[in-house]
Amino acid sequence: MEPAPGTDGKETSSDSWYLKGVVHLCERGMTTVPAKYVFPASDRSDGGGAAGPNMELSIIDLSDLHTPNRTAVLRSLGKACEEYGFFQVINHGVSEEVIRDMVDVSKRFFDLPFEERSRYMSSDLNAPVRCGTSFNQNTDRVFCWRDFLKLTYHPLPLVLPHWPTSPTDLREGALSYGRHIRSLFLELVAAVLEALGLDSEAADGVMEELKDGTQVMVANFFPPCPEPNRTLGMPPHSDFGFLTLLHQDGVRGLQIQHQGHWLTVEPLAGALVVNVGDHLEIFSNGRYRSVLHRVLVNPSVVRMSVASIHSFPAGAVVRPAPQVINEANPRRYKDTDFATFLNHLFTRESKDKNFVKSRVLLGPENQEEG
Ligand SMILES: O=C(O)CCC(=O)C(=O)O
Repeated sequence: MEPAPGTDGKETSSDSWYLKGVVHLCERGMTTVPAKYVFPASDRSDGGGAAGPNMELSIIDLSDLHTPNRTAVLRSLGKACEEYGFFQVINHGVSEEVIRDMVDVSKRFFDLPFEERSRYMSSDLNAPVRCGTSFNQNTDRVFCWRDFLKLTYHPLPLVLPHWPTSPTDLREGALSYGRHIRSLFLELVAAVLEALGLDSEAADGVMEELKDGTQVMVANFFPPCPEPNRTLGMPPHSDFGFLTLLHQDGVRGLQIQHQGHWLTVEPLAGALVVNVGDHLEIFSNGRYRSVLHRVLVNPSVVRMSVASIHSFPAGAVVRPAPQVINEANPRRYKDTDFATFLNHLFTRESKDKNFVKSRVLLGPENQEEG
């Protein structure tokens, strides 16, 4: 039998234990954080738990998009995308029940015995369903305190047969969540394009592409951690897509970087968090920013979140929209696509926005990094 890591956190085993995930480790009764999970002091949270100043993200009431307030709402939305890269939405049309079912089936997936979950562990980043641990367990030198289940949602007829059949209601719950979130994403994108100033013809073309775009849903599971100050639930990263729609439960943990400080996003019951991804940063030629965010863990309760990452179709080229480029605002990013992104993800640690930075054009007129 494989030796288990000591419950005092001393390294007594090979890396294969860590590849089984934090749920598996916790089931063995860890009392300290194994060295594999200890982040350098400079990367850790200072206060532990979800300390750090709270921030009130802009709250966009989507019901106002259908009223004479639309212009004011678009202005707030554009400002939030420019300043923070994050905002929250309320009255978004995804019911409490749909969200609760998704969280519930995901939680029960993580409760399954390791042998059952491990059927979906894969190092193929293109796999339609993938569970695993840390951020990218193939390349991470330090592991983070998270297990995940990723479900590709589109094109549904091709991917659905691969989704787990256990728990028996997982497909039903995830399908319903995916469908509702997808239509919310399209409503949000229409607003974002309008806020960016695209005319209706240009916006319609982009919408057509995004209607057939990629969607990956990620259920994140962060078990209680015996020494939360020494590790992270997720290290600083930006999201690769156009927009991410996130449900975080009531447990604090999400932090975003703003003007050099880490700010905690206070959970707001019923709201969904929305953030700008790298593809939207490129598409907007840097006007909207994908922002570094991370997740802290805590010693006492499980935290769960479900992210849905949306973008263009897998074969599409992402580039700054012609309508946002002009003499005063010259093109700042190279063309990019999923193959380039996946190659990046496979080959290096995804931190500090190094993917989007690798797409910045450094012409004589444009020496600043994005
Ligand atoms: O758990 C959270 O609040 C954020 C999760 C996240 O950043 C991600 O899934 O990329």
